[in-house]
Amino acid sequence: MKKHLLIFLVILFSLSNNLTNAQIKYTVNEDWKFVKDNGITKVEDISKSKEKSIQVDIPHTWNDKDVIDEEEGYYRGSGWYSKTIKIPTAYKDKQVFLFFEGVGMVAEVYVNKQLASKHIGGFTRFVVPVSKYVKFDTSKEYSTFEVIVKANNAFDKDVPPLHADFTFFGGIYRDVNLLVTEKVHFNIEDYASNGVFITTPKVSEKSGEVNLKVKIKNDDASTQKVKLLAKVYAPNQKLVQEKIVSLSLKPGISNDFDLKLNSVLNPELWSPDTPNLYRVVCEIVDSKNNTKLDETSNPLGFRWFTFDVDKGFFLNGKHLKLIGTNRHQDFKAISNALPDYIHVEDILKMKAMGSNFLRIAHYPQDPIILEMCDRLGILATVETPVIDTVTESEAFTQNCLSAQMEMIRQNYNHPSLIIWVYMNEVILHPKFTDDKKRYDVYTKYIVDLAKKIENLTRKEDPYRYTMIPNHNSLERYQEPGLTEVPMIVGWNIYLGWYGGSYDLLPENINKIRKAIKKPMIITEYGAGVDPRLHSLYPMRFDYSQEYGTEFHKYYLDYFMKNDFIAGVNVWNYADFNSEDRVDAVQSINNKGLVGLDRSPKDVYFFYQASLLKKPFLALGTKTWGKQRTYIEDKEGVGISTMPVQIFTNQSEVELFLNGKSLGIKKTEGVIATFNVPFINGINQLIAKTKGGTVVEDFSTVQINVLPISLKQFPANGFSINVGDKRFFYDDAIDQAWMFDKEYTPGSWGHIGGKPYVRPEKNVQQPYGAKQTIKGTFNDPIYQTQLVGIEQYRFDVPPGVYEVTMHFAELEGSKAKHLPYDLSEESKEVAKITNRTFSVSINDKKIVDKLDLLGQYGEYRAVKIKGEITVKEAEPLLVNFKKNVGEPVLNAIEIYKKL
Ligand code: GCB
Ligand code: CA
Repeated sequence: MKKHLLIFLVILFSLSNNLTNAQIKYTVNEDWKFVKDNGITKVEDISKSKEKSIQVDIPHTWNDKDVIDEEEGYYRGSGWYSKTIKIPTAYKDKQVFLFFEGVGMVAEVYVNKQLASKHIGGFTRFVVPVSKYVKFDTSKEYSTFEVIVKANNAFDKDVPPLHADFTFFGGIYRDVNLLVTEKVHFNIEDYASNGVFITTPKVSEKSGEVNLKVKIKNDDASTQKVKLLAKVYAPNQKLVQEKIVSLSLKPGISNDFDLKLNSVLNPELWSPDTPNLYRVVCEIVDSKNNTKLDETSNPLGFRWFTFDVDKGFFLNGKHLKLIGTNRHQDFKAISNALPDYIHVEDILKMKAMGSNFLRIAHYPQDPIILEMCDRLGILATVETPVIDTVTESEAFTQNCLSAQMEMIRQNYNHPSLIIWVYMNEVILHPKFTDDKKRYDVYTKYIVDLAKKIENLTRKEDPYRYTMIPNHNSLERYQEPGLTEVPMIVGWNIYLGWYGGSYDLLPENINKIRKAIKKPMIITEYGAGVDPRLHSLYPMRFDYSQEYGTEFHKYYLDYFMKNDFIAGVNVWNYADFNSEDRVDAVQSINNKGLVGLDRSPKDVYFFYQASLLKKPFLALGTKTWGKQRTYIEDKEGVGISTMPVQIFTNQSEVELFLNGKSLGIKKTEGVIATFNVPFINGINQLIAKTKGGTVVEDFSTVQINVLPISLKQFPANGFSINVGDKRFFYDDAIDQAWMFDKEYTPGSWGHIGGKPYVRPEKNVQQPYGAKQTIKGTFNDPIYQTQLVGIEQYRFDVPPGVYEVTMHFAELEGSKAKHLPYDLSEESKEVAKITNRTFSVSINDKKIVDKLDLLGQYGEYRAVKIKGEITVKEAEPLLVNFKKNVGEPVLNAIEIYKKL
């Protein structure tokens, strides 16, 4: 009987459902007027701005140009957006809201010039009720209202993050929606959640409990009687549970109810391999006339999980090694103002890499990210941006807590989400280090703050874990008691990058393990890779593709062997903007497995080969095929033999060069290395797995084989990266630079000089200056040089030559500590060297008493071009003559004119 009644009701409701629009939500992104102006203090003055306003579409950031220019720093201040929004006058009986998905970093929203809301924090959503500020014109079908948003990304000591290794973009960089509900609606004003909170306290293969907390706001003047329907749809869209309750809603407040549904029997479990998603639909129906007042859908996944100190992570009772990356939210040229498509693609590419884990760092991101994780089966952590350092103030505490609260309420229902995170390396830049007492007060504030965030989180969500990621300085976090607070301790480890060598990893991790008896996740590890750089002698801090592979291979091997490491996150999925960074690419942190434009680096292929279960193969040369230069093996052979790495999860590979087999090789780990005798010009490579399903990959390598003897001078001349052992490929103009060599008779090379070494205490950095070089984007060429060079010699045939010498003064006033140097020992020291020198070629003076510092300043790319006629039986000999200090040379190009 009951069942029949239910069916009857369902039919009745679904009939009436067609008649109403429960909730209207659409974007209002286009045609905002925008002006960047720090001078405007009052919203009324916006029309008087002296700055020129422009028309923009959301997503928008005002820093997109700042990140590609050569200037240091970026605009941090106010930006004003305004727009007139037109709505049907009939909305006067409804509730109208603006729904912001994210504004960097603080937003004031004015409706018809009245302050309607202020939101602090650049990474969480917020809802602004606007009805009461709108003047509905009942004589017309439509009414309008004006919205002005003041966004501000200026430094504010009370707004986290205070400091971090990424650019704090300003602007309305995520969607803005108009949201219209009936007077009775799910309480979206509850920290911009959707008012429904699902928990599954008990799940097994046999049954899954489903509990709901539902918050309904009644904005009517009187008590309202409604029915609340909760329906659960299985992954095949069949209705598997339903509950209807009658409720009485008090006016003016949020009415909160707990609803326990009947358990779902034999649930299809959610896991990375089977991301079975159920759907919970909640509806509010007016008891008087059965019209639907509101409806909301939420994801539901049945899974259970635990972390064990020794054995790691278990999902649905089975051991699972969590492996994946971190992610920032920016992209090449558009900064953080991303269309949805890029978010979607990113998660797809993570899945295609074999990831089952993602640390959404260092802040909550676009809603799509967790939606995609649910759908594709990627377990996730998400965090609030309390990074590096704190302000000891009540306001700072409150802003940390409210961000945490918003994050939790807004993302509560994602089955993919398993850990709430807060504070990243919060004692990286501690204050008061020279006053122990004061330092203790400071760290106590941090620990107390952590406890507050922790308590709030556990109270809000008793079914997930909590975590704090620290940098690799155990004592600093253990001593004040910070490691005691969260359920899981995360460690960011960069041994083999910022300092030390990667093989110190086991010792280091074991030390942590002994000291902290909690589940462990390696929340970050990574090495910078600039795909323009390659090396036959990979080493720490050289940014080469080859070192990146070596580094990740070591780390991943070790992680795979040790169950107590529950999970690992590569830093980072993609390269990202960090304005203060001095790396191979200015203002870019290039530890990504893919670039800022998402083109894969070798390390991405390495992870695919390591993690994917289906047969996989990729040729490493793909990213280095467009143009390279190398010297011939032996005089006159015209062949350059170079190693080529193939990434595969199959045991044997065959490689073909221009149609001819180079033999079969066994893979070591997931890499097979062939020495390939490249010929001058175009080389076609095809790699194939042997046995089973054959997978293959191909690439084309365009190589300019330089002759040892220069009797025949190459048409495209020489481009030599002096003082360096790396190949550099300038992808902007398709120019390949070869590394330097010492002169040998009949050939070419430098005479005298030593590679520049960064003046540092304790450690030696292998590669050049850690400074941004002005006037170029080819920083690696200029960051290295030969100091004390005497001559550069080419034994060329007679003719007319053009010689371009590249210089930069690398010893200057800046003793810039890397913004993110995580090693304790490497502090760069400033040293100003006065030097002047003259350059002549053969007997012709090219430049007299060149004073790089005096004429051009420090860290400035300088190119000096000269011409020389070389006579019969005479070399082309560039002579460096010191005047004061040592002569230097950073790169040299030579070209034959005649
Ligand atoms: C870290 C930070 C991260 C940096 C990274 C790096 O430990 O948590 O924000 O970007 O190191 O690359 O230095
Ligand atoms: Ca150089």
